[in-house]
Amino acid sequence: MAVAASLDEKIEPIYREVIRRNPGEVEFHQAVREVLESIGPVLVKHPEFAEHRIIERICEPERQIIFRVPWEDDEGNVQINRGFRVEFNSALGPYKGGLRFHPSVYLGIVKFLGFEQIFKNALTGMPIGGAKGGADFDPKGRSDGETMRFCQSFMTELYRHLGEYTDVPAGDIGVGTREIGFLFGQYKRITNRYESAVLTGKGLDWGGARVRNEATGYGLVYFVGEMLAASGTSFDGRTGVVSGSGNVALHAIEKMHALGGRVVACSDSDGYVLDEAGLDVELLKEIKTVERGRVSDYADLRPRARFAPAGNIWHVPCEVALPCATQNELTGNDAARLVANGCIAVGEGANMPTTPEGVRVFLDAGVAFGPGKAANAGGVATSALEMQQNASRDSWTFEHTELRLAEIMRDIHHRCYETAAEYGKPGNYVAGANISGFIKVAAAMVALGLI
Ligand code: NDP
Ligand code: 2IT
Repeated sequence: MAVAASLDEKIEPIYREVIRRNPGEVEFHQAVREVLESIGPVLVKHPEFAEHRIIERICEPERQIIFRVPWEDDEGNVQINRGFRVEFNSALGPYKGGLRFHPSVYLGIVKFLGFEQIFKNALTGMPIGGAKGGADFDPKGRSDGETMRFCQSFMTELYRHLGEYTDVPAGDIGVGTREIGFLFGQYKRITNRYESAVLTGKGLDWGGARVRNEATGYGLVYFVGEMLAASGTSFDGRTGVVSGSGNVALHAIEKMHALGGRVVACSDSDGYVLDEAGLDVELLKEIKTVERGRVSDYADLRPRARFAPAGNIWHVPCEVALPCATQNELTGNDAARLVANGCIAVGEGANMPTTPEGVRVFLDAGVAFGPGKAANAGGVATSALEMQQNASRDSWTFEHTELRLAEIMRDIHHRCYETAAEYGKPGNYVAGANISGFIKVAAAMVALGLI
């Protein structure tokens, strides 16, 4: 099994202190460690960052909000959930990042996501700080009315912390256009302001921007396309496997097909579906977004497809693997299996889906590995384009916006690739993304003084 990378001796005590101050938040520790492993050489080139204690400051959120969310279900029972917003860093712009509604949400998850978001947002080149939020609410099996009442109660507390120049949430797991609609409606009602840019991922009829819905999945495939091009190849004729079947996964499948690849499997938390001829993405979209069904329904409707309940999707042979479900879904053993089966490129559509052991296996095997904070940044970048359109009361065409997205992903790839080479780690996009994102935020923090 691959060995964990070590930390620079100046950084090790900072990491130990992060663990001590944030007990039990294992996902947050993991996300911090992954960034800190990359930035030792940065301190050699930029001693001012250590002088200003930038690492210590960057690991401490600027503000953390935790609140009660009471609501009434369809049977008239009172339900209580816990809501979160971690406003992590605003050196580059207003806090920006999604909201996740999933029963597994607790402070450690929100903090890992918020921490990742700081560097991801920096990599986009857009003026946005980093944040994340959500609740331990489980939207599965809830009616529209229950979801609306939950969202209204959630916003009744959160609205006071938001604003187009302060903090701008969007979607994530369990939060799509429907939920953003309920949240925006309540914000508008409480504040008496049609402040479009206070949330992104809105519907096209009420302030939303074209391509935002597709952006994370499309952007992911553009990023992987750039990695493939850098190693002299392309998607053409290649087999893909995509985990998850939500917003990111569906659009990744769609774009990979458009670029000549063939995705044969996708999944949800019940198992995976395998369709060797290539998944019918229109049918999947119908099942998942219109019917709010499961991937097993796909196998019921397509005789050539097979559903593997509780199966491990990473055992399906492929050349391109795109984990698009959740954190730590791809382990060291899974990575070894993918490499043995001929996988040449991995793009993280989800946030931190690969365990540290998995990442090491891919890097050691020379697989082109695109870490989430670079590869899935197209979603938040297009959110920033939505804010731009809201500010100018403008609405761009699909074609124009998609060109901007492709350009942004090309720039992010270029930045990571060049930075990795500059720091003596050619081809290591993990190092490239961490170093380049960190330097941008750190330099801004130095310039803004001790705040
Ligand atoms: P969705 O809610 O649309 O879809 C989530 C998918 O992942 C579902 O298929 C879900 O299956 C599966 N999944 C979620 N949690 C688990 C779990 N614990 N175990 C197994 N499967 C799970 O979310 P998104 O597509 O928006 O998000 C997917 C990933 O992409 C997340 O990591 C998110 O942080 C990341 N991301 C999203 C962005 C966006 O713009 N939406 C931007 C950048 C990153 P099931 O229905 O069975 O739960
Ligand atoms: O993880 C992410 O980048 C998101 N969920 C999107 C955040 C956003 O503000 O669009």
